[in-house]
Amino acid sequence: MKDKVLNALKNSKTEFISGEKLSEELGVSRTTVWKNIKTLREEGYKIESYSKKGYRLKKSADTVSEVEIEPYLKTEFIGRNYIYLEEVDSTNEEVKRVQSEYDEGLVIIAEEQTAGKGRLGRNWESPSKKGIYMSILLKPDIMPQEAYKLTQIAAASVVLAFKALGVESKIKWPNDIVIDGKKVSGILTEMSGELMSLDYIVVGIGINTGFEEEDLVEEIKAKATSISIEKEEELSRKQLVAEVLNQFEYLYSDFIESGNIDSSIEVCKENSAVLGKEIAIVRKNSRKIRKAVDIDEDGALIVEGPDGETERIVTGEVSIRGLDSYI
Ligand code: BT5
Repeated sequence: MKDKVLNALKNSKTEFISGEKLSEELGVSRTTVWKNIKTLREEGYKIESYSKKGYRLKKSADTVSEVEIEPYLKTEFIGRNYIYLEEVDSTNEEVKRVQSEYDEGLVIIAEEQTAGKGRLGRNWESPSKKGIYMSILLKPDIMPQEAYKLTQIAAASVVLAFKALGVESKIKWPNDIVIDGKKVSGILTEMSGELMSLDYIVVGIGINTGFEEEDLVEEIKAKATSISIEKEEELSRKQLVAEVLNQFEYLYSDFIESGNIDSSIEVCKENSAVLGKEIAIVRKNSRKIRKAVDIDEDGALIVEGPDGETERIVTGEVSIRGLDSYI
């Protein structure tokens, strides 16, 4: 009902709409209308009310609910099932809990995560409304070994979405998006399946939008950033969510139809923060300096050693660092 009241207010644009008219149109009592207006206000919607004229929406809340995303979403199936939560432990975990009830394309998004996850059990800082925390459910007919390609598709989607909204960023292979050498977004791809058969994939995307420096915990201050730290103008979170999903559907569909991720790799190469650079490749017990020279058609990083010998690095097995900074 709340969404219906909101839509009615949105549809009447700058005109006032009376409580009586709202209750007639929606087939509910005026008290119900009023209660829903109250809830919307609590959520941050600025709604004017005058006793003789009724209600008028003055300003939408900064939420990423379905009603707010819808006007910007151009997809056919990604995000057409959309679950919006105020708070969750991790959107990736929530997708795993409900995945059997949904087709691919389900998006779960939360205003806040209480146990946001990075790779390898690391943590992802997810304070309320200061970022985008969302996960996409996919059920492609591919081999489990190919699942990591989805990280490249997602990274390309985030960079293209930023570009469409006037923000330049780069990809620190394989799963970080950086601005001025600092991490603004991270991707966590998880899958469930057996050796020869894939059950489903969850692609989790975290983007720092409204973080200020004081919000960043000490441990990540030196290497993390946000859109509000980097840009003077505010970026609309709702537009960004929709744009990432729009780009994702395009690149993912291209992968499913063509069987390759060439389009995504092209974006990843063009916007790479590591290609052409000397980087440190950190494994459990070793650290090697190599030059990043290419990303191959499967999304693996090709590095070159001092004698010109090349090595192919598959996502997940190593950490990449700049020689004197994060990247
Ligand atoms: C990632 O891991 O970058 C994957 C992040 C994925 C987050 C999304 S949010 C929606 C979905 N639901 C989840 O629970 N997760 C996904 P990794 O490359 O391992 O980087 C993790 C490291 O980045 C941490 O160890 C910190 O050092 C740093 N970090 C943590 N929070 C950060 C933040 N908000 N911004 C930048 N860096 C952060």
